[in-house]
Amino acid sequence: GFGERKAKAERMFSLMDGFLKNDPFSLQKDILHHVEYTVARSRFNFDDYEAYQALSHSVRDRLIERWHDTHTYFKRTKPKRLYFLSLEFLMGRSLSNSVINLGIQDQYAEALSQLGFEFDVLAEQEGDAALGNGGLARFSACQMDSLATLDYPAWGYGLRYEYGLFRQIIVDGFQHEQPDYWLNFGNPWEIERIHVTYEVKFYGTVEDVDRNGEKHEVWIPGETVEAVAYDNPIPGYGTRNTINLRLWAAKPSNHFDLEAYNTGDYINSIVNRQRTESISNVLYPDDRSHQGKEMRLKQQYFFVSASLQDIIRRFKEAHNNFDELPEKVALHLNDTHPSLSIAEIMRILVDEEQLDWNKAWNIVCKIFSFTTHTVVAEGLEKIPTDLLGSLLPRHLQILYKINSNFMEELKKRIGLDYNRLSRMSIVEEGAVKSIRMANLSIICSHTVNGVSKLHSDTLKMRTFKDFYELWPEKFQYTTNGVTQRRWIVVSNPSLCALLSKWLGTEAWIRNADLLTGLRDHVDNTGFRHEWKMVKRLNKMRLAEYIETMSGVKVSLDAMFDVQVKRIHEYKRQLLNIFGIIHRYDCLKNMDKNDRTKVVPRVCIIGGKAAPGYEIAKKIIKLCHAVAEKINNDADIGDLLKLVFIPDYNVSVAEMVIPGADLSQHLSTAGHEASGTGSMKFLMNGCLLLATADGSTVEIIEEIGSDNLFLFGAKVQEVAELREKGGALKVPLQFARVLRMVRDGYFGDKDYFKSLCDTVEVGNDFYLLGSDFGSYLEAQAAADKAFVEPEKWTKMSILSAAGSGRFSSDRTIREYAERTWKIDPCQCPF
Ligand code: CR1
Repeated sequence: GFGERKAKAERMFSLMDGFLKNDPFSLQKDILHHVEYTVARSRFNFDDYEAYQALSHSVRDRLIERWHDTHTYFKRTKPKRLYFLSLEFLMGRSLSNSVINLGIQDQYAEALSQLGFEFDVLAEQEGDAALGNGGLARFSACQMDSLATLDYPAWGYGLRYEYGLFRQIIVDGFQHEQPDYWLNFGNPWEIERIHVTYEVKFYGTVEDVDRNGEKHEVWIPGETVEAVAYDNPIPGYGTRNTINLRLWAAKPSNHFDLEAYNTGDYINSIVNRQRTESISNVLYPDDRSHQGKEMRLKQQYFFVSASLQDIIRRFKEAHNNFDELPEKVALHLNDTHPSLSIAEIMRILVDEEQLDWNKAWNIVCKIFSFTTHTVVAEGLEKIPTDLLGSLLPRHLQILYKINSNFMEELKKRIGLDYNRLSRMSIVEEGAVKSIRMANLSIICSHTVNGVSKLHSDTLKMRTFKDFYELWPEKFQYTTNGVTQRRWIVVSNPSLCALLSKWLGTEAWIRNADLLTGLRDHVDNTGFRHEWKMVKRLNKMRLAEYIETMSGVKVSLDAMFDVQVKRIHEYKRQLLNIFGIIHRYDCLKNMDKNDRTKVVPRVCIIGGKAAPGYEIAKKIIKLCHAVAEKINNDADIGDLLKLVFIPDYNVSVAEMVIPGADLSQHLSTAGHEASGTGSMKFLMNGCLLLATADGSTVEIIEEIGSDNLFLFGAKVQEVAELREKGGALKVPLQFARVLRMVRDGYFGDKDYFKSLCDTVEVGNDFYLLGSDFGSYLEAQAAADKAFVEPEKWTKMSILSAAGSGRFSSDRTIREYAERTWKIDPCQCPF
C-alpha cells in the first residue's frame, strides 16, 4: 500500500543522508571519495587529470540527483513533452557549464583550492564532445541549455558517435584529419543505461498478412541491431530542472544467427556481429550533402527507430489512446536528418498498433514541426529509392503511399499542373530516383521554420515557393540564438562580472533583454575604462594561446580581427585572405612615414574543411602560405600578422571570441541561413564586419547600422550581378591580388590555380570580385574607428547591449509558445 511505499522511501532517503550537500567541506569529501573509489587512485597521490575525473564525478552525482527529481516530476504531472530530434549536438566541455548552471561554482573553487588544485586548471583537462559539425550542431546544444533553463519538459535525442568530428592538424600548411576517439579517457557526463535498449531492424522483405479478413503489409526484417541509451543530463541555470539528452549507441543484438552456429562458423559469426556496432561509430564530417551513403541512412534510421520506440513506450505508460498523442507529444525535426521518423511513426501506428491509415496520418500531421538550416535547394537531402528500398522496404512503401495521397489531394487543389506536381512530389524521378526528405518534412509538419527572417523569406520566395503558395500558414521563422550562459558566463568570466556590476543584477543570465541596460552607462568613462580592461585581459589570454600554438608573438595594441567558422566558399574566407594580401601589398608600397598611421592588425582565421572539399582545403593552404610570407617579413613587423588557429572547436571558440576586437561574417548575401557565430561575438562586445545576410539583418535592427561595418551586395542584387558574368565590374586591386597568387608570390602556383579559377571574372559565383571594393571600404572604416578608442568602446558596448534578442532563451520561448505549444514545468523539490 501507499503507507508502506512512503515508509520505504523515507528509509531510503535517510540512508542516502538526504540530498547531496554543496558546502565546500562536503564537496571536498565527495571529490576525495571519487579519487579513491571511482578513479581508484590514492587520495595521497593524484594528478590534475585524476582530480578532474573525481571532480566531474562529484558534479555528475549532483546532476543525477536533479535529473531524477525532474523526471519524477514530469512523470507525475504528465505535461506535453517536446522531443528534439537531431543527428548532431556540439556540446563541447561540460564541467564549467554544469557547475555554473548548478550554482555551485564558488563552493567548488574553494573546495579545490584547499586540496591544492585550481578549478580552471582542472577544467582545461576536459576534452570536447564534438558530436556535430558546425552551426546546426552548436545551435542544438544552445537550445538544450535554454530548454532546461526555461523549465520546458523536453528531451533531446541523438546518436552517440564513438568518433566525433575529426581533429584538424596542419602539416606544411595542409589540413590533415585525425580521428577523434573522444571516449578514450571515459566520459563522466553520460550515464549508460544498459537496461534501456531497443531492437532496430533493417533489410528483409514485406509480406502480405491477413488481419480480420483484410490484407495488410508487414515487414519481415533481415537484420537486428540493438540500440543502447546513454543519458546526458542537461542542467538548467537558476532552476532545479535538469533535462535529458539521450544518445543511442549500437551494439550487436542478442539474437543469434542460429544457422551460423550450427554450421560451426563461430568466429565469423562473431565478426559479423561486430559489424553492426559500426552504425554509431563515426560522425559524417560534411555539414551539408550526404547524398546516397548507406551507412548514413542506417545511422538516421537507427536513431529514429530507437527514439520513437522510446517515445511511444513512454506515451503508452501514461496514456491509453493515440488520439491524445498531439496533446502530449511534439516531435521536432532538426533539419531533414531525422525525417524518416515520419515513415517510422506511420509504420508503428498502422502496422503495429493497427490504426487505420487515415486516422494515423491525421495524428501524425499534428505532431511534427520542422526547421531547415540550409538555403539552397541543391543542399537538401535526397535518398535514392534503391538504397531505401533495400534497407527499409516497408518504409519505402509507406513513403510512396504518403506521396500518392498527397498528389491526389494536390491535384484537387491546383489542377493538372504537371511541372508543379512533379516539383512538389516526395519522389524525384531523375536519373537516380530518390526521396526528397525536405518535401516529406514539409508535407507532414504543421510548421516549417526558417532560422532568420531573411532565410524564411528565401524559403517562401524561392526554395519552397510551391509549398508556401499551398500552405502559407505553415511557414514561420524563429531567429536563432545562442546561450549567454556558455558564451558569456562560462567563456568570459571577467565580462560576466562587469555586466552584473553595472547592471546591478545577475538577472541578465536568465533574461538577456536586460543587457539593454548597458546603454545607460555608455557615456560613463569609468565604465568604459573597465570595459576596455576586460577586453585587454581576454586579448592577453588569446595572445598567449596564439604564441603557444603557432609561435607567433602578437601585440596587444593591434586590432584582433577574427574569422572562425567552417571553411566554405560561400562564407568567403578567401575574401578575407585577399583583403589581407591587399593590406600587405599596400604596406610594402607605402612610404615609411605613412606606416606610422596604419592600425596594426592581428588577423586570425580558423575552421575545418570537410575532408573531401578540395577548394576549402586550398583556402586553408593559401592562408598558411600568406601567413608564412607576412609573419616572416621583418620589415612589416607588428603592423600585420596572420595566424591560422588549428582545430577550431567549441572550447577554442570560448577563448577566441572574448578576445576579438573585430569579427568577420562575409557570406555572399542570401547564403547564410542565419549565422550564430556573429551572435556570440556580439555578446562579447566584438564589432562585426559583415554582409547583410542571415540574422545580421536583424542584428542591425537591434544595434543600429552605425555600430557595425556593413558591406557587399544586398540579397536582391545578387542574382542580377551573377547574370552580368564576364561583364561584371571588378576593382583593379582585386585583379592585382589574384595575379599575385596566380604568379606564385606565395609559392605553390600550380596548386592554387584551381582556387584562383573559382573567383576569376565570369566564374565568380560568390561574387568576391564585385564585393571587394566595398569590403575594403568597410575595412578602412574599421581602422578609422579603432584609432578612436572611446568611439570604438562605445560601439563595442552598444553591440553587447543589443545582443539580448539573440539569446537562445528567446528562440526557445518562441518555439515553445508558437510551434510546440508546450508549457514550462518546474520541478518544485
Ligand atoms: C547554417 O549554415 C545557421 C545554422 C544554425 C547552419 C547557419 O547559417 O546559423 O545552421 N546549417 O541554424 C548547417 O549547419 C548543416 O547545415
